[in-house]
Amino acid sequence: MSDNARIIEGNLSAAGLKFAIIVARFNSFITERLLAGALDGLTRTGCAQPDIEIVRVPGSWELPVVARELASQKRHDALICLGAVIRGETPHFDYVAGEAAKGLGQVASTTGMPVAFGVLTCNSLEQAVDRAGGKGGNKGFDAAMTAIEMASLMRRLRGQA
Ligand code: INI
Repeated sequence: MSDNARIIEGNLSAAGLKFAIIVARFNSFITERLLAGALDGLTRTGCAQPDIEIVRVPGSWELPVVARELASQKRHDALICLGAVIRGETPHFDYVAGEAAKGLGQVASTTGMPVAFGVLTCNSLEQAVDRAGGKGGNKGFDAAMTAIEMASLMRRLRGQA
């Protein structure tokens, strides 16, 4: 790394930042664990409870439209989107998971609002449990960390911090 380079990066302090967590009710056994992980991540890094909004949607398919609406309102520093898409016997999985990923990516890239992708795409319930507080960690917590870093980075890039 150069000694002279100017490094611009975010930090993991959530104090003073505002977040929305959009969480799918489908597979709520998993998504509620992801939500608990995300809330743990935000509060442990200094985010005040009143600065966290939780918005529930029916399933992961519905995440992008709500993310776009919230992004357009510009009331948050970052959005954390949580869902669990678990493969079944039909191609339904591919449509729901694909649309959630594509849609959320488009919201981030077209609005400039950081969107953390905390949507599990798993082949089995066991894989999902592992990633929602089991041996694979908690992807809701991880998504919160990404959201905090990106929110902090965007504030810096915009000259607001
Ligand atoms: N939604 C999920 O979040 N995960 C799934 O695994 C899932 N499957 O398998 O069907 C799922 N479907 C519902 C979908 O997100 C929409 O809510 C529904 O199609 C109505 O628009």
